[in-house]
Formats: sequence, structure tokens, C-alpha cells
Amino acid sequence: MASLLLKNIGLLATPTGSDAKRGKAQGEITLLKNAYVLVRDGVISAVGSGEVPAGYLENAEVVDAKGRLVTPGLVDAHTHLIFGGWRQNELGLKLHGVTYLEILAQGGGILSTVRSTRAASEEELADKAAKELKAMLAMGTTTCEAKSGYGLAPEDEYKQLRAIRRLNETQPVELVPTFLGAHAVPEEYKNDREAYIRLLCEEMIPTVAKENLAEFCDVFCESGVFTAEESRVILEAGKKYGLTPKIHADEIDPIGGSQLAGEIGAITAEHLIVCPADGIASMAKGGTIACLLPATSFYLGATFAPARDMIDAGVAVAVATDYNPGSCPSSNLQMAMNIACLKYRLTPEEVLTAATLNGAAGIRRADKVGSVEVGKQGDLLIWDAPDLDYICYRFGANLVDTVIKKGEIVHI
Ligand code: IZC
Ligand code: ZN
Repeated sequence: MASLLLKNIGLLATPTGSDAKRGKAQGEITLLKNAYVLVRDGVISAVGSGEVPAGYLENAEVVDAKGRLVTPGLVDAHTHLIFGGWRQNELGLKLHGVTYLEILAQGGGILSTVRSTRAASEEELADKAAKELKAMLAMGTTTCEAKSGYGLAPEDEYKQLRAIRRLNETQPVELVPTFLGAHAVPEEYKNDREAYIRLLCEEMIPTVAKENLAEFCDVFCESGVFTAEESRVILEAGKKYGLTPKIHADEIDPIGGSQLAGEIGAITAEHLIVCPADGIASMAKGGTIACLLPATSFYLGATFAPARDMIDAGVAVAVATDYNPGSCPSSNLQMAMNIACLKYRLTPEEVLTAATLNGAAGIRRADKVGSVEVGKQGDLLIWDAPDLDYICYRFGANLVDTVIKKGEIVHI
């Protein structure tokens, strides 16, 4: 049996449980001083403080945390990981005042990434993402969601999802696939959007489900993209085939996405930058997790989601990166955590829950990852930091020292 004993932990900080934490409970984490964690065959088998029982040391690889902070591995619940090309040309446009939706309406933005993604092979897409995943792992992300959405045609969407499957077999960051064929209306359907929606509902969703290519179905519900009514049709079609709904809602304009999320029982609503009060109420009622993306607000020069109102209303808040080539060309979840503290006014304890357990719940993995507890996977970070306040305050630095995935050191 392969064992790893992580000892001499100055402070172990972790949420607990197998569900998202909402309200006051989001900030109630466990803090254990002078702690140790034993991982056997990839699963945590003991967590304690004080003297390490002698039997735990037998045949175990011993790792010394040297009195520093240990947390669960970070869970990034929203990324557009798989794409061809980049969009650095849009920076100049942005600086001249051209908005995100204007760039998209001119055939740029998402549609420009669609052209590059269609031109790339599955292997090229996987290789490019593998490089980013290496950087993400070094910054502490041990599990992450990955969306399609830059193919917008059957084979090109499946190609993205197969690249995700391939990466799950070839590198340590665990990926959870989401089908986002409704990311935009492709250029060839510009004059017949209903035909594209039919293609999504009658061909792509059934195939994605049949071939087990994704667990979730997502829609970009936004002005100039998909309306709330269209989003409902697409997400209901996904549900019929066993794909759990997720929705990009209220990123730029509040057109009904958050209200819809609660009504149809979406597992997450994402962005929510301009989420209205009745959207928050609908999510609270439907048990939808708010997956907030503060680095995107920063990059777009937008306002910040009303995270405190969500916590007060009993909506569980997750924080993720939104890594993508347009509105968030960064996969640094630590930086998203920093911004969440400063701009959402979440406490370091709430932010830790948001980037671990609540993120895990947003991709239906809270029974396996997101906390350091007996029975969970041995996904652990040793930080070059003494406590949680320190990592939330040292903005812009990578403070992760050692990354352990399923009881194995995968980055040091
Ligand atoms: O490529 O612009 N918001 N989708 C919805 C994105 C941002 C990604 C992109
Ligand atoms: Zn997104």
C-alpha cells in the first residue's frame, strides 16, 4: 500500500463536508495547529494534531511541511481550457474603447477563437492545454472544469471534449468536462439561429451524452448571444439527456440568466457581475451555486458581482478563474482569490471555501475533493506561507511550494 505522511504542518486550514457551504457556514472552516495528514492509496486515512502515531510512519513516504500552511488542492470550477490561438490583438481595441460584445458582433472575440480552434487538431489542442495545466498545477490547481465551446460544429466540439479526455489520462490535474456548444451562434448560422439551436438540441447534445463526453451543459446567456428563452430550451434538452445545467448569466447584461438558473435547477450560475436581487433569490430557492470570476471583472474593467448579498441570501459562492483567451487570459486561481477578498470583501476563510469545497460542489466533486478529511482524495498544498491571511494578502505571487495529488508529489 502506498502511503504518504505529511507532518509538521504549522496550520492546516480546510472547509469540511461533502456539500457546498452557504451563508455563515461558508466562513466556518477548520484550523488545526501542529497537524499531520496520512494518505493511503491516494485517499486520506488520518488527520490529526500533536504526536504522529508511530504506525503511521511505517512504510510511508514522509514529507515535512516545516511548520507552514497546508490546505486542500484548489478547485477551478470554470475554465475554457481548450482553445486554439490567442487574442492579444483585442487588447488595443479594448484600450480604444471597443467593448467585448462589440468585438464579438464584428466577428472577433469568441468567433476568432472558433476559427483557430477549428484549424487545430485534437492533439495540438491537448498539447497546448497541457502546457497551461502544468502552470496551473504549480499554482495549486489540482482539479479543474474544462469547457468546449470554440468548435460550434459537431466534430469540432467533440474534438475539444476528446482533448479533455486525453488530458485526463496524461497529466495529474483532474478535468471535469462541460459541453458549451451554446457559446455563440457560429458565423454560418448567423441568419438562421434557430437551425443552430436545433443542431445543438437534436444532434450535438444527444451525441455528447451518448459518448460520455461531458457531464454538464452550459449556455452563454447574454445580449447578442443566447436569450434566456433560448437558454432554457438548450438546457432543458441537456437535462433530458442527463447533462446537468450550468449557465453563463448576468456577465454584461442582466437578461434573465440568474432567474432561469434557479428555476431549472442549474448546479451553477457563472459570472453574475450584474446579478439583480430577484436573480439571487431565485438561485437561493433553486440551490444554485454562484460561481464568481473576479479576474474577469478586473480584466473587463467591469464592476464586481454582489458576492456579499449572495452569501447573506444563503447562496453558496465559488470562486474560479474563467481562464480563456478573451476576457481572462490568466489561469492563476490564487490571483482570483486575492481579488475576491479585495473586491467582493470575502474573508480569507470564505475565499478558501469558495476555491476548494464550493468549487468542487459546482462540478459535483465535493464527495471526493475540496477538503482535507478522512475519505477524501489526498490532494494537498504546502504553501510558502504561515497562515491564510498571508496568501490572501500577498497579491500577485505564486505562494504554492509543494503540490500533492492523490497522495503523490506532483510539483515541488
Ligand atoms: O472566449 O470570450 N465570456 N465566454 C463568455 C467567454 C467570456 C470566453 C471568450
Ligand atoms: Zn466562461
